[in-house]
Amino acid sequence: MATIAQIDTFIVDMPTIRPHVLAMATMLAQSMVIVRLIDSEGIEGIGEGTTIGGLSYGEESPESIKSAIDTYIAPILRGCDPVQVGAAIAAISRSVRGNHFAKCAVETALLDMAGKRLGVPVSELIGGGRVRASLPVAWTLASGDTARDIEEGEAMLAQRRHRIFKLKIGKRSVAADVAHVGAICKAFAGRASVRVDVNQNWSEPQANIGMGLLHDVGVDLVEQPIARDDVDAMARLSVRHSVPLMADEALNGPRSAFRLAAAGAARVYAVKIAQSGGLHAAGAVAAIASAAGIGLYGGTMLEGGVGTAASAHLFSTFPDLAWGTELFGPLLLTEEILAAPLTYSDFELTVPTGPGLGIALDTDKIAFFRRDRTATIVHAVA
Ligand code: MUC
Ligand code: MG
Repeated sequence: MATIAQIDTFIVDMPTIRPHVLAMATMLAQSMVIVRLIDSEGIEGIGEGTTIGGLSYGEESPESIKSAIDTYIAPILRGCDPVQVGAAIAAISRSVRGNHFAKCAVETALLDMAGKRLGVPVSELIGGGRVRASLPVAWTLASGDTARDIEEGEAMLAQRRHRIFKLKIGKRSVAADVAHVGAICKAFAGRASVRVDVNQNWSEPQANIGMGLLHDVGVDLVEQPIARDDVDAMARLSVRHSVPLMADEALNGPRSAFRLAAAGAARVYAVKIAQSGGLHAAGAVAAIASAAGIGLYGGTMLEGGVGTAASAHLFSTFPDLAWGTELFGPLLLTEEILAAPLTYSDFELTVPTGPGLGIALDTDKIAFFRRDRTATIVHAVA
């Protein structure tokens, strides 16, 4: 039996290219938890567990993800055969409840290893296999300033990088948010799809007013307007408004996906690999959505290149992906942590084709940006 010979986890802190203003936090940097496994044959597997704004988005933080892996998951992994990814994940799930981001990072690394061992991309190991080579990618306009957002959106259209824009709202009054979103809808009318994400920050009465007004100014989708556990209110809003409500924080794996579908609580699901508890669980979320006639959108936790590639592999297996994806995480960071960056062109992200995730870490960048670095890295200047 093969074994896991080495398990490394480290946090990489990377500045964002501009402040990213969300209802619950303003991000000036992103903290990515990277897992690196090496098996007894020397095959390496890489995974990522990343959240947004410390503990302001959900229950897991970068520090808790690393600690859950180091303290509780690593000892279980040491007794597993890495060839049997499903059995390893089942063993972890028997002893570790919740901690979806940590589990996703580990499952991603195991799948990367499995793909490298078999010589196939992860997208051919999961679901029914890859059905698309590239994925439409949204960009989030969240500078906090309307004019700057419009300028940024114009640049994205001119570069043919994005023609779907997600606006982060919920921090200001409903009226101020609608004025901001309305100005952006007007600027991009007929040229881009404009959607909003409230990140749970409205009450049901605010959402009723807000969704009506946002529909009138031309918004295509309203993401998680109210608290994630208020399923009944999400269902009422979905019935009342013609602009579709998309579930995000309310989804944390197949059981929640089934509950929301049964309640008619959302017309679109933002599928996220970390929030679901891994690629297989996220695939099950998507299958439930499709069976219930719910549209699919490939979500992100603003992961760097590793988590973004893993998400892309899974989303490339979805036969219907009517709302596209938002796999732009690496583009929000000042530096690339991959040896070769992911390819964004013609409004789409190319799904890597190499074995496993089809990516490699830039070891110099990792050494420089990892939180526990101990030495100053000296770079030669040409
Ligand atoms: C979220 O809530 O969807 C995705 C894009 C972005 O800017 O923030 C996220 C998280
Ligand atoms: Mg969201």
